[in-house]
Amino acid sequence: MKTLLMVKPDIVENGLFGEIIALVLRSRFKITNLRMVHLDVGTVERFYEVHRGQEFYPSLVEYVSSGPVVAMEITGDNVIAAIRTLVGETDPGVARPGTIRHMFGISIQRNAVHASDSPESAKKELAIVFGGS
Ligand code: FUP
Repeated sequence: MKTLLMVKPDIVENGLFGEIIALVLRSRFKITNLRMVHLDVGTVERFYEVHRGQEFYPSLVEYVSSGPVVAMEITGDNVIAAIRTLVGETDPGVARPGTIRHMFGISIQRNAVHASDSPESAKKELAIVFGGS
């Protein structure tokens, strides 16, 4: 089983993305692909397609396309749920201590990382980010 963990642009810009990669490397999972890439607006719109129409969608797309992201393909048993647990709640203000969003998030939008939430979204998101590489 595979998932996508994507570090958002502000954490790439400030250099803290290495600490997030290190957390994954300390887990039982393997990073099986890794890429730093500046996704264009159209690509990010497709990535967040399920949220199209939501009030936050335009600013989310603008933010995630504002600079390079660091994307990891992570592989292992039960990896989707386990990485979501490591990532924590969407809102860093309620994410539990020890989670990535508790440590690195600053708001619901600027919540440090994206992690796939199902096998279907992992497949779609991995194809969007790594498909052309
Ligand atoms: P998650 O699966 O935890 O990343 O959270 P969601 O699918 O609910 O949200 C997707 C993205 O939209 C997250 F990066 C946060 C962002 N978002 C907002 O910016 N504002 C909101 O009110 C809700 C979500």
